[in-house]
Amino acid sequence: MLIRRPNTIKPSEITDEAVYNSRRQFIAVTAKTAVAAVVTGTMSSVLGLQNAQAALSLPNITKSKYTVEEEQTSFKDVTRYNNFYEFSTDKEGPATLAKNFKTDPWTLRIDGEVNKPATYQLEDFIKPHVLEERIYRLRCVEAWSMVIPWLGISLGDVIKRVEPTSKAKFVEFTTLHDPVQMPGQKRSVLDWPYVEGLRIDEAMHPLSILAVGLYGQVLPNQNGAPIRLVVPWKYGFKSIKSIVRIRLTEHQPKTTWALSGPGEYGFYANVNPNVDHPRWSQARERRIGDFFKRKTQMYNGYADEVAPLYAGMDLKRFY
Ligand SMILES: Nc1nc2c(c(=O)[nH]1)N[C@H]1C(S)=C(S)[C@@H](COP(=O)(O)O)O[C@H]1N2
Ligand SMILES: [Mo]
Repeated sequence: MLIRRPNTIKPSEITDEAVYNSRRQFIAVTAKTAVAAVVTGTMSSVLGLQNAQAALSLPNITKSKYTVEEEQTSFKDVTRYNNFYEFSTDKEGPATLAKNFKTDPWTLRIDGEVNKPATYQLEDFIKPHVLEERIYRLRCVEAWSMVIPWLGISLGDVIKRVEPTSKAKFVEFTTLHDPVQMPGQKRSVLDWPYVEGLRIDEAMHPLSILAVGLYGQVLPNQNGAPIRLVVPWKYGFKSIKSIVRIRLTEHQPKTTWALSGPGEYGFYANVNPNVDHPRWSQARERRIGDFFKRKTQMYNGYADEVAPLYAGMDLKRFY
C-alpha cells in the first residue's frame, strides 16, 4: 500500500461511489479557489450527514487561507492506514477493530486554569463554533505523509470560551481510557491514557483545530472519532484522537510519547527536516500513494505561519 501509484488506479476502485462523488464535488469547490465550506448548522445536522451532499448545500462557503492545494490522499488510504495504538499497532488494524467503538453519547471536560470549567456533551461543545473544511498535510514521525480534508473548529475559539487564567501556559489533552472498547489499552505498549500537549500560544494559533469530520463526513472511528486534535506543523503523534479532556495548566504536560522515549520524541515535535530522529532521517517522506519520496518541508510547509512561535529557540534541543 505504501508504494502504490495513484495514476494506475481508478478512483471508483479506491472509494465507494458516494464518497467518490462527494469528493469530486469538494474538489470542484476547493481546487482552484481554495475555498472551504463553512457549516453553520447544529452538530446533529452535521453528525447526521453521512455524505457530503448536505455539507455542500449548506449556505456559507468561505475562503480558508490555510487550505493546501495539493492532491488529497484517497479516502481509502486516509481511513485504512492509521496509527491508533489504543486499537492496534498495525496500520490496518484500527479500521476494523474500531468499528463498534461507541462515540455517542460523548462527554468532554475542559478545566484547569480557566474561569469557566465545563463539562459538555459533544453536540453542545461544537454548536457555538464555525465548522470549516481545512485541507492539511499530515506528516507522521515515521516519515510518511498524507493530505486530508478535515472538518473542524478553531481550538483557539474553544479555549477563549472557557476564559484561561493568567497561569494558563500549556494545554493538555487526554484520550478516552476504556480497555474494554480499546483492546490496545490492555497491553502496555504505551502508558495509557494517551496524553498530548501544546504550549498555549501553539494552541491559540489559527492553524490548530479540533476535527470532527473528514472528506465531508463524520470522523471515522479509526481517525479519532468523535473529536481529535489536528496541528499540521507538528509530527502526527501530537494530533491526539478521541479526546475526553482538555486541561489548561501552568506547567508543561507529561506527554505519552515523550515519556515512552524521551530521546526520540520531544514535547515540541515540530516537523523539521534538519533534525533527524535518532534511528532515521527526517529529511524526506513518502506521501502515501506516491512512488518516490519527496523532501520534507520545515514546519511541514507551514513556516510562514508558525516560525515566529519558535523565534530564538534552539530547535535541536527543543525537538
Ligand atoms: N489517542 C491516540 N491518538 C493518536 C495516535 C494514537 O495511537 N492514539 N496516533 C498518532 C499518530 S502517530 C498519527 S501519525 C496520527 C494518525 O492520524 P490518522 O490515523 O487520522 O491519519 O494520529 C495520532 N493520534
Ligand atoms: Mo505518527
